[in-house]
Amino acid sequence: EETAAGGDEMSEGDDLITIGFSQVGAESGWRAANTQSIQDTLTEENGFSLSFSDAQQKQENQIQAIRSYISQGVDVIAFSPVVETGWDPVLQEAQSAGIPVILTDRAVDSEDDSLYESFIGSDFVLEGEMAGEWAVEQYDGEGYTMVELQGTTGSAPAIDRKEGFAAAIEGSDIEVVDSQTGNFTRTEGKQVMEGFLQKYDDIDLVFAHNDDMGLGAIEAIEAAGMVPGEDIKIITIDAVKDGMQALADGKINYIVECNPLLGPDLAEIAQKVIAGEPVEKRIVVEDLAFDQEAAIEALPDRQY
Ligand code: GYE
Repeated sequence: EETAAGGDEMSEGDDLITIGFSQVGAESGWRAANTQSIQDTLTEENGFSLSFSDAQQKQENQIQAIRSYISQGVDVIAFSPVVETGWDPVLQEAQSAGIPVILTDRAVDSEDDSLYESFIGSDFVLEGEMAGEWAVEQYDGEGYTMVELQGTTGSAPAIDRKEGFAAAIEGSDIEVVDSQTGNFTRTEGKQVMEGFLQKYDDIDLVFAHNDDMGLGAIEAIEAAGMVPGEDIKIITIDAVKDGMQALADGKINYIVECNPLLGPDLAEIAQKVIAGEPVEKRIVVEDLAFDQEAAIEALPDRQY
């Protein structure tokens, strides 16, 4: 009996899929929820042995982590690329070592899509468009002056959300007077908004590429003696708990969701890749959008 049980354990251990995951960082509430989802799903119970690393928003750290996963000989590498460009060499190294790569959350800008098996994540252009369409619906005709808080420079969500939003407001009378990066963090969102408030005395609208920068902007607006959501309207993307609470409280006016719960899809794709089954090259995660009323309704059941 004992020997058999021991034997079972050993063969179970042998069956675990070893996976190295290089995370972008810990810059936002979205990222915290995404990390949690990955760590909760890629467990031994579910057949995985996970090595997880945090790159602190630095591409060189991610490249180093990926190289170390290659030299460890993991079964699968997954990562969320902090920026879009510059990945081909390290992805070629993984390919030469015969290690499949799965992208989650953010895309790479590469000519060669054989360098990864699948990309799981939201359509960021669409998110930007949804945000911009709502801005036009609500505010076109008011002659609004807008500032934009961009995500991390060179990252897929910053590039795509900017593009989608700009396309949607084209032809409206919303005028974008400034656009700077706040690196997806609350602290930098606040700092950049402080600068905008010093520079312009007629800001009507802020589009922030994520909730955290919008929450930083709220602090800056309140510190300047104005009322966020009223004197200055705010539109953000993510719909994490703190953002949804601010929306319910009327400090944010609209949020387009970006679903961070990518762990289950990643687990499924990794299992298929290891089993030699075909997988979809692109898995698009569906997103909703919320106004104040919808946020109040959704908040009690919100997981993140
Ligand atoms: O919107 C932001 C995070 O890549 C979709 O990264 C993700 C973005 C998310 O820092 O909060």
